[in-house]
Amino acid sequence: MNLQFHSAGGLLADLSLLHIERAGPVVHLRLMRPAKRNALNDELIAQLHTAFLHLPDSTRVAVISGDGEHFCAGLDLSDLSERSVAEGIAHSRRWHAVFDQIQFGRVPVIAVLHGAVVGGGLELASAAHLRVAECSTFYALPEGQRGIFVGGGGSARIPRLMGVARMTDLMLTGRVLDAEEAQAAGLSHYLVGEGEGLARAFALAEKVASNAPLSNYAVMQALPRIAELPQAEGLFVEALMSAIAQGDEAAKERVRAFLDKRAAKVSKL
Ligand code: 1HE
Repeated sequence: MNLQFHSAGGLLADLSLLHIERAGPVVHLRLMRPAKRNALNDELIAQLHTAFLHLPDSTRVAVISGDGEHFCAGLDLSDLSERSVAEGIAHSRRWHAVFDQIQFGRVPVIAVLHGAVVGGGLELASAAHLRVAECSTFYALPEGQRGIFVGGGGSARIPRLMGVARMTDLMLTGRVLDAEEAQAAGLSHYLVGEGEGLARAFALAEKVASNAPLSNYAVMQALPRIAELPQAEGLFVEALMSAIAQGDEAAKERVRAFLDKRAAKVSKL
């Protein structure tokens, strides 16, 4: 892999709680609050929003990771203290806007997980399209212990990954899943050795970036919506999306390349 990263520059370089680098079509965003275990305070949430709204035009894939010993310890609990009900709703809706921007933005996002992926950290990870977990990763939803509830989209996204029953267990009992248990439960796509997460994510990013952009767009935007539709409606939307993708010049060229034996075959390796 030959990705040469350099600072993203411009507006993205001014975000003090994120370290953002780019290499060709790949942008790497690193959460930079290691002393607070990358806990998400209002400022970091706002900076994530700015970053995902202003990814360079050339970006085809984003990778997100956390600096230090942990991916993310969730909500910064020191921000929580004296919020009114109305402020609490507004706060949760801000997180929804940011994590929706990640899930339904312009490019697929790969999260690299290690150490704690807890509370809002798991909500952030679950907004990504792919999750690569290092073997140190552990997952928990300690909201019950803190007297609160998920507010960053967790109740919508996490059951879609692991099921309502497993999420109920995490929330009621404070159960902590290790990396292997979570992989079996569907929280991560790839389980790798310690320190290997970024390399795997960049290798995956290169594959994702080499797809036709409209195919990736359909996977990000159409697939999750179709999955929520009754089957008959879903199949109709699928037919439309499929025809739109096929009609694109990129699809025609890629199919021609395969038929001319210029494109790679599907291979087990
Ligand atoms: C924090 C936070 C935080 C660490 N908010 N300050 N999230 C939680 O309930 C998880 C709380 N955190 C932990 O259980 C542990 O910190 C960890 C397991 C993540 C890491 O443990 P460790 O031993 O490596 O670090 P530490 O010594 O506990 O923490 C280092 C510092 O980070 C310390 O501050 P310091 O000033 O004493 O050095 C901690 O107080 C601080 N810190 N985590 C604030 N979360 C939209 S709704 C979402 C709802 C939720 O996310 S609820 C879950 C919240």
